[in-house]
Amino acid sequence: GQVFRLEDYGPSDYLIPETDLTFQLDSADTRVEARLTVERRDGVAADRPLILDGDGLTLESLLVNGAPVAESDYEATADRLVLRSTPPAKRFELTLVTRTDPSANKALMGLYVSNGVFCTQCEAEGFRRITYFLDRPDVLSVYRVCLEADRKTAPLLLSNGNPTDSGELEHGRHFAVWHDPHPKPSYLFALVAGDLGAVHDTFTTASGRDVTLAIYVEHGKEARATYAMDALKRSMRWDEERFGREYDLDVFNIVAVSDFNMGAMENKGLNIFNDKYVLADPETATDMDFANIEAIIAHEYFHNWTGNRITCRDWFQLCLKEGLTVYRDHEFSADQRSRAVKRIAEVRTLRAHQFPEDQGPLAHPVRPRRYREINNFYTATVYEKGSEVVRMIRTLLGADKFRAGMDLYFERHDGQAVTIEDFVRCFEEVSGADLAQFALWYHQAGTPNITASGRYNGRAREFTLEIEQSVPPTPSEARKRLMHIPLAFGLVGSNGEDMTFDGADGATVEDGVIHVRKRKHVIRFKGIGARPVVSLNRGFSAPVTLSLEASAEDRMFLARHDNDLFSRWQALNTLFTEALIEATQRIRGGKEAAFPDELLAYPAEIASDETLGAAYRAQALTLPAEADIAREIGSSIDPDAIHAAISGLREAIGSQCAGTFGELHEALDSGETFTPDAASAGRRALRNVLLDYLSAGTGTPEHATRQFETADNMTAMAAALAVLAHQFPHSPQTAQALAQFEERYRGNPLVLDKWFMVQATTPGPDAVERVRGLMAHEAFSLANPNRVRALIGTFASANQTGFHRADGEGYRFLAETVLAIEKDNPQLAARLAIAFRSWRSLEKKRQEHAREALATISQAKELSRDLRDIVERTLA
Ligand code: HT7
Ligand code: ZN
Repeated sequence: GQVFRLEDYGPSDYLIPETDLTFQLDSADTRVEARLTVERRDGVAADRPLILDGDGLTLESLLVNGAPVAESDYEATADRLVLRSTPPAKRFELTLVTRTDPSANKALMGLYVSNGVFCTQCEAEGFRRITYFLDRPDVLSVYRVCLEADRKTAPLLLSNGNPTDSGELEHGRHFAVWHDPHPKPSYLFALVAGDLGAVHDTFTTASGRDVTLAIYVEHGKEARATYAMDALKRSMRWDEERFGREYDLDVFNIVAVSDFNMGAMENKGLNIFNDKYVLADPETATDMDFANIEAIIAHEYFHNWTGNRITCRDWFQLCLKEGLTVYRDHEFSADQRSRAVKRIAEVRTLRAHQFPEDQGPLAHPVRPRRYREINNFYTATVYEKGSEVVRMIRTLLGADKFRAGMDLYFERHDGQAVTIEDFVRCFEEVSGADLAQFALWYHQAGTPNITASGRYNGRAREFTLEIEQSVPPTPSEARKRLMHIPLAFGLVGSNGEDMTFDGADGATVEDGVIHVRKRKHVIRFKGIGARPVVSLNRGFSAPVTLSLEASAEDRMFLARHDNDLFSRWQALNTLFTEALIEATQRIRGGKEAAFPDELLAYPAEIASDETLGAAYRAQALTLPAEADIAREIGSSIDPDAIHAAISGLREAIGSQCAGTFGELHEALDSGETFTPDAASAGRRALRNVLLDYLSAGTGTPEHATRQFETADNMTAMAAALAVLAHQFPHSPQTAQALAQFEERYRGNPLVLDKWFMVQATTPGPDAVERVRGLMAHEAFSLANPNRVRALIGTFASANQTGFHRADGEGYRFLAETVLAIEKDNPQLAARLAIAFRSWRSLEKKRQEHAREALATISQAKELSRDLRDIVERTLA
């Protein structure tokens, strides 16, 4: 397949300053008339052909300046329209008519129908499935859109910008006209037409402009959209206060649809959402759902400035909008909730998704240089590592200069399509800093490793810290350059406070940050009166793997006393991880797992430490996941041994701390009415972690059954169901709870997804058969991405013992299912296939089974570009 290369970028010969679209909407046969004002760029000869992108289109008619074009003067195929020569005038008008069948569009890209509602998804290259166009992000156009549809089935007609006209047509049809004054790339175009309910509100911007807000959902679900509306208004205010960014249209609309390939889409003035990230109430949504809704509503809204007003020059620059917008939504959530808890959750996500990507065959830089299919680059690296890079710029510059750099970026590039270099230059200019070495974070793939060790010399009153960096090779980047890594740190004294020092040499040490730039630094801190315990990479200031030589006593000391809450969590997490790795090795060697006494006793201490918030305590008590331990072990992985080690530790802590945990679990059941705020959610999270331990400690389903039966909110109920299904899969109580849940939520697909997920993640070799069986359930459908992700996606990505079943059946099942999905929805299939990416880290037999399953996919006939790209890179 064709490879797109960053170095081949060149501006287009033609621009399209104005786009006028008329849609005659019909679910089986929609007519699209596009009137494009085309402009030849200065210096481009008139005999340069105009080449427009298409994807699966049929051209019905073509006019240039209102006149038909001779057949010999153009060529129209499904994927492009070539106008061999254009009129001599610099500007001319092109009128194109195409037809599409939205109800047959199962790829969910371009114009499609979801639950009877017409909607669009144009990022990255979906607009070319609607009409021929210069479908690239650096071609910005002002859109006027006229929608015509049947009034009864589609009373609501929405597009980008502001509404300008509407009225009746013949045969029960009607129309609406929308005008978006802000020039935008085609990937931000959207329309929605259907019959939906709504919640309405208003927002007055800082400068006093009134904005009409609406969130559209299926009739009857309006009450479940009020939390999303609240999150939207909080996001709008926050962006004004933190970044000085105001909204810029008269209306802001959000529409929730039930068939959607990703989380949501930031189309200008008309965000389209996966309904999973809009709909919530206490009975049907967990605290995690509420937090996700808040974050994704904010994320899409923040794109209005970082993505829409300033967009990407080309798709290699995707992190320019995505990494930056993730950083902004992380900061928003940190301000709305507990900053430390949010940071811990971010780091868990980064390690769970981005680290394996960066350490495997699909590794790529935050700003890639090559792609075969852009849809496969909406990755954890572009999004999450991209956000970490922005966070590091803030660490390097400090809050004020970071804000000045952002202000300059908004002022200088408003209305433009720009690059990462343009972005970084703004920060260099406001600070005078040279960010050339730092910019490698954008250009070089791979997770840097840091090793560190400290020595104290009492006589010289010196503490010496040796730090070394290395970046492992990644596909097509064997040799790596040295990175600029900002490590926040503290030298913690015996009283738990940070020690001061008289100076340091061997590296730049400023404002609590060590700037690692060389392969090795030997840093001497002077004037240190007693041995400190070093706390390194505080707040996870750099996305690296760190092996810091330290005794278990020192780690426990930091877990108890570090003044950085993230690092306290990290110290304990490292102790758990080290103990679990050792236990895994013992189990593989045929021995019993054994754990240090202090590690079994400390959880009771931290669980009842009221100086810490409940949400934080819940995070501290949550053991590393099986995938975390697998990643740390790194090679010849046996998921069954890891599972046994974690179960053993959970059980040991659960029985050792049973008294404290039992009392606390009881006390946290306060009977308060549900509110989704962070403090109440924290109490529920802590209660659920305790339930997990208590059940493991007692070895009986009693606690979980009681919590399930008395739960008055979904957070408590889903957690109890998970404990039952995962710890007691064969008990009658579990069968009964599953049946009750299914019965109660039969008519609510988003809630039934939780039921699918809990069963898909039930550990053990019979998971494959269970998942196969559930595919026949009446509520399951391979055509709906949420259903597929809930059942197949969670099985493959979050059920280590099930998916990696020793006989390879999990891999064969995934290969066969991916091929079935691929026929309709290649994007979804490609995302599922990513579950194979760490196959080379497995023990030999599993590796062989995984390779065979991957080969089955790659040998299939007529593979989509999406799936072929993932499978070939995974096998390479
Ligand atoms: N910018 C949006 C990306 C997106 C997308 C990409 C490919 C295919 C379907 C898609 N739906 C949404 C989402 C975001 O990051 O905000
Ligand atoms: Zn985004």
